[in-house]
Amino acid sequence: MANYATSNIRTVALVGQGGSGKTTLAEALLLASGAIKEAGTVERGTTVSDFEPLEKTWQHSLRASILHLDTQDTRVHLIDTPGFPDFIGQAIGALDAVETAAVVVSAQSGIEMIASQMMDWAAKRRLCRLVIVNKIDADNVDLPNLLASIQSLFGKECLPINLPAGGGKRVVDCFFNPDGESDFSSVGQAHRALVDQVVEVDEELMSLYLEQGEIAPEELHAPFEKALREGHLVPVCFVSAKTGAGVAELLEVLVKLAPNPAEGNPPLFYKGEGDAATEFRSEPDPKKHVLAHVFKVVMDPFVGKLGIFRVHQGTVTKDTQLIVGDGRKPFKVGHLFMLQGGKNVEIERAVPGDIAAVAKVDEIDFDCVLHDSHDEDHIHMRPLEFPTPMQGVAITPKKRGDEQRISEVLHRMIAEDPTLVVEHDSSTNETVLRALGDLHLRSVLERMASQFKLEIDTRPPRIPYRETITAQAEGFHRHKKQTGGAGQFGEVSLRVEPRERGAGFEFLDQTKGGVIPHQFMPAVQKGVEQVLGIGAIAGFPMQDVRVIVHDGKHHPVDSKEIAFVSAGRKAFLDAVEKARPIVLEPIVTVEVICPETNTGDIAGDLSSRRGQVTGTRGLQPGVLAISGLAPLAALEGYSARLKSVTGGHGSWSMQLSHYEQAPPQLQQQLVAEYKKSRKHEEE
Ligand SMILES: Nc1nc2c(ncn2[C@@H]2O[C@H](COP(=O)(O)OP(=O)(O)OP(=O)(O)O)[C@@H](O)[C@H]2O)c(=O)[nH]1
Ligand SMILES: [Mg+2]
Repeated sequence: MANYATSNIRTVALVGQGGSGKTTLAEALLLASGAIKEAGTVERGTTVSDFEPLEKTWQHSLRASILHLDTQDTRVHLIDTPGFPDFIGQAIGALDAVETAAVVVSAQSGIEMIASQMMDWAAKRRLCRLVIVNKIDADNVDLPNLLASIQSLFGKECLPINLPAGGGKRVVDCFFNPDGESDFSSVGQAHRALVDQVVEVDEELMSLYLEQGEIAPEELHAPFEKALREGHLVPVCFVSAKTGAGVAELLEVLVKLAPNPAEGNPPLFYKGEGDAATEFRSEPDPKKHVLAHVFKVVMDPFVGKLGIFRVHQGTVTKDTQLIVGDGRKPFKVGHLFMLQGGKNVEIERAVPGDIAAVAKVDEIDFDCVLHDSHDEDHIHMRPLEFPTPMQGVAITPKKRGDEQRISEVLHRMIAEDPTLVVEHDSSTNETVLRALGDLHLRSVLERMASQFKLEIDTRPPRIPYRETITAQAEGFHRHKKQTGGAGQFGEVSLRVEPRERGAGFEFLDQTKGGVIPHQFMPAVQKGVEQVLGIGAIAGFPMQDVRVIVHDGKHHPVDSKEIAFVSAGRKAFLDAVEKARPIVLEPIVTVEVICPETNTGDIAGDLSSRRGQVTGTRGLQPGVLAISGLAPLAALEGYSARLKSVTGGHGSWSMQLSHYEQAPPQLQQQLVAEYKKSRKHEEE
């Protein structure tokens, strides 16, 4: 396999809304470069990108696919990412591996949420951006209007580099050879707008331009790259991935105008630990120390764990000894691969700009840095921000004995997916799997079943309610048992008092004169704590209670630990019953990110769930973050509801805020359920 120098490499991530046509476009680009002989389709499940069984069934990309193509002495590393919000973690991860983010917008559906977010995230990472308007062949598309909204939402720096012509059957170039008629707007005007924008980043060129009125395209290359790098220019290209219109022209733009790794903004790395860490930027020099960032990890059923990385500095060969992040012991690369969807090709070396993979290195985890400078450890990249996984299910194995394997497999899945978490909730004694959405969860469970043969039962996670008291009350119990020879005796008088919310539990011994001997007081406390753990009225842990033991009795022979545990427990139950016990429910703060147009619906839905909106802030043009408060119990099924309200464009996160008294009806229901379950147990 031929090697390409860094200056002849381009790295591009195709990002944007699900269904905008990224996978189809990747296929068209591979075909145009000759990397494949025939274009597959998403419908038939024959694309290079969507090679996994579930991707074929669902006709959506679920993971970032790593592709490459060679054309005009240039190698383009292309990453096709999923656009569905459930799998957006894969697209965010891919942004760290490229110089150029190509945001694909469907001419049929217009600019949607993910496209806006991607424009924003790519700008935050200082990537060069490109907007690709796809599906120009489709019926009933209004391209002039779409271009206007692109410019009004993303800025005037979004300028067409080509324009549709012949009724969307082809495109005309507006930059290199601006000659021809376009379906709308004017090629000459588009050309001038581009040149005007580009020369603005170079004063000398600007005065030359003002003098001569024209500048040769070669002269424009360096300022063009600068304008891209500074976000001063965002080229807009038109294509139809389906008919191939504009695809060769897009390839030309990628080769001639997209930055090579030396022309982009190098990413930030950190060395050292914690606050003492210092930042530095990598240099795309093949002779320097190796710095490579693992932006994706896959558990391949055939080759095992595959660490996929982007080389930012230095050269990786088969013989390179690399250190993983914080580690000290190097590993030898051995086999080095380049990927084409599900296929691996062995390569000799990878230079800055290359995307390559190593297999079977256990220490490699998502987001680690591989390097070869032995005097430095703890090298990291800046942390990535991923959405919080919110959609949870409690899981139990269908077959007993599978617990251990399930936990191992989940552990491996978490290592490859930063948007998946497993929590063990000790208060409800449940293992809860959390993902970004229902489809995400289903994809994990289906993979567990098909790839690992693990069957799992799921149900909604329990709500972690609590109990507390609202009044002061006295409790008393005498424990007395006389069976045969030895007896049991212990007597406890105590008072319970409510404490401030969040203050916790307090146990005070105010007995006098040794009525309860010192050594038995821990037994009394143990009895009280037994009730605290399981609750008194509805089966939930009790909190914010003070217990004051002020009197009691003992017997010189029959007093035993077991007697005081029992007396303590029952005296406490006696007091709680009179202290107006209540159930507390968790209240969470929620943040919903959605199109501005959905604000009313979101607020209405939140109030129907006993919640309220507490504020809104604009994130990007047309996109809002709405914050609010709501009881956790009322948010069941919220992900699905949000999806339907926003047409799949909303996402949300939540955090525990505080506990509040549950409304009477809910309290009665919980108490009744508890009584019923106790009765079952007793029977
Ligand atoms: N008319 C028309 N349809 C297209 C074009 N490109 C893609 N499509 C269709 O749009 C649908 C979605 O295409 P995909 O390539 O799967 O879209 P995607 O962006 O990869 O979607 P995700 O993987 O879910 O993010 C498919 O039915 C394609 O056949 C195009 O240029 N014109
Ligand atoms: Mg796709």
